Amino acid sequence: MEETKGHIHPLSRTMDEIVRIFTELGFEVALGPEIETEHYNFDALNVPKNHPARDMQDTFWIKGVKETVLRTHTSPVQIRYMEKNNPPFRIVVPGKVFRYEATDATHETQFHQVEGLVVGENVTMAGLKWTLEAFFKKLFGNDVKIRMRPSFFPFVEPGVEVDVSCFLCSGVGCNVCKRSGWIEVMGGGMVHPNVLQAGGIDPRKYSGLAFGMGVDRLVMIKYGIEDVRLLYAGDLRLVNQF
Ligand code: 2NM
Repeated sequence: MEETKGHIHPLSRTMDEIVRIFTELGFEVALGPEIETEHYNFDALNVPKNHPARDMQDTFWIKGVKETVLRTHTSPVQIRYMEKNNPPFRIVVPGKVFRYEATDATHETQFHQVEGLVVGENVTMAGLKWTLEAFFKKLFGNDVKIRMRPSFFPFVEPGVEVDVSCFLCSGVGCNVCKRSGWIEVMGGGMVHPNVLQAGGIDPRKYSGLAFGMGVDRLVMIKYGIEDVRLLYAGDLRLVNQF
């Protein structure tokens, strides 16, 4: 009977598809712990001691265990990987991350990211643009365009935010892209020398490009799901649609 069939959750499907595309582009998959130390989650990533992200309001600190957090991004896995591997390499890191904030239709305390890291002797911003263009064409089709805007993240310099041409209205203008024709989907940049150093890699010899995306919002846009909490409610009426 149709009703008894299993369904893959739309988040899992999208995570799997993103990882598959990056493996086609020559990336290895790296995984790591969801409970992290302050060192791997913040210090090694060049996040200053007084940065608001470290605040009790933004981060789940583990009670009674000093300097221990639920990871707020998957980037600590990149530091762990750099410590154990010599360049050149390309990795993607899919996983669950946690932020301590009030939940509403667009915020959950738990969500999913895929981040990527490429380190080698001649890794450049042009490599970042090429990689992301190749990725989004495989995800959304050959007609998709991307653009990068200057932005700031402590772990990269320069940093960018990445927009894709709206795949719902093809750039004509709709509610999702707020009539701009573009949707912000990712952040990225050239890995900060302090971050390479923290991973045991010589920033005078090597450079790195990195990027990261929140997968939940992508799933919501793709499937027209208006409340992120539906992705975690365990209601089969949602899952059975996929
Ligand atoms: C982002 C934006 C910019 C990032 C940096 C790194 C690391 F660890 F290699 F330095 N991984 N991911 C990064 C950079 C992630 O997400 C919005």
